[in-house]
Amino acid sequence: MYAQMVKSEGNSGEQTPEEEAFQARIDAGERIEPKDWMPEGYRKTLVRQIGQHAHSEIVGQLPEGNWITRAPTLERKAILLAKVQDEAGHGLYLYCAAETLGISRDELTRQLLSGKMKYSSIFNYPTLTWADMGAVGWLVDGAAIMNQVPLQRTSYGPYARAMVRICKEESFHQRQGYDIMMKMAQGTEAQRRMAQDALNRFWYPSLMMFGPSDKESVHSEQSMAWKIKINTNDELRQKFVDQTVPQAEYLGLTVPDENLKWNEETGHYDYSQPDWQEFFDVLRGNGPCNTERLEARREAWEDGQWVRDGMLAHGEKKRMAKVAAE
Ligand code: FAQ
Repeated sequence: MYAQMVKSEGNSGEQTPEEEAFQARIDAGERIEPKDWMPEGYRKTLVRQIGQHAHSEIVGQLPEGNWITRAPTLERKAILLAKVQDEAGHGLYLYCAAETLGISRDELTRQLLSGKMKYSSIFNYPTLTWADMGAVGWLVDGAAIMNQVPLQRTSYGPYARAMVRICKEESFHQRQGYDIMMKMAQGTEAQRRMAQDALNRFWYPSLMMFGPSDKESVHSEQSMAWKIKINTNDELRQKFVDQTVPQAEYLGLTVPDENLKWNEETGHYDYSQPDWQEFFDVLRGNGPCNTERLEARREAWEDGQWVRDGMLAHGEKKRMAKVAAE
């Protein structure tokens, strides 16, 4: 159905026979693999999306990492530690998937640290109390799953396969977050207030995770034609609201939206849009924690230089020893 729409980046004319054949493969539901021919725009879009996704997983360790030393029990600490480690693993699968498109991890990191590549807006918000660990797991991982489950069917093989494993782990993350919220919501009055406060602060930033409204989305149309994206930003946001509101009700918490209302006609909740000005400000680097997050990543990258140098030197030594033995 999209055959006429798709053009390579920078090519305003008709599709070439190669592009037509490529689109026919996508339309037939075939998977594209690293060695297959692909339009340059398809490759670039994937590098952008997978790279940003990888960076999000890595930067996303920081807000929760902040609470590992202050978890209220040994069990909670072990669970949080495992979750944060899982996020590192997700970042690594995704960097590997991006590398199959001909970009190195060093280059992706360079682009993150220079501000050329983005990471999810949500990780520029602070985690102020233990209840935020509940809200991040429940809402942020919940939104991540809503977005990532369809990506298991994305057209690029290495990305789709990485998503299968990531989604399994994300569901555990979401459950552990909801479990924290449940304990807090059923706890003392002070704990219940903390849970409500965390929901108040994370609700709208979680809605922003799905990206700008469909009208403002730059890439959706082409990305959907290429099946890099399966749903629009607004479709996924609505699904998230529909799924999450009853969960908040079950917790006895109130979603901070006066306009939130079940709509019998549409079969969905009506809800208020987030403050899109705030979203674009955060994307421009002006969120509460942008500077801190990038600084932490820069420091980690520089501190790890000796490990990378050591690995390369060791590899070279082994190679030389092999050459000498031959
Ligand atoms: N934050 O045209 P669209 C996680 C940018 S994983 C920052 O609609 P697109 C796990 C967008 O890049 C969370 N930037 O873009 C976890 C574009 O700018 P550009 C990450 C955003 O790509 C949990 C511009 O706005 N998940 O949380 C955002 O078609 C807990 C125009 O937007 C993924 O990356 C945003 N929220 O749709 C880890 C999933 N939204 O690049 C630790 C894969 C939009 O032209 C703890 N990605 N922008 O300069 C996607 O599905 C898509 O990339 C969207 C955006 C839906 C995020």
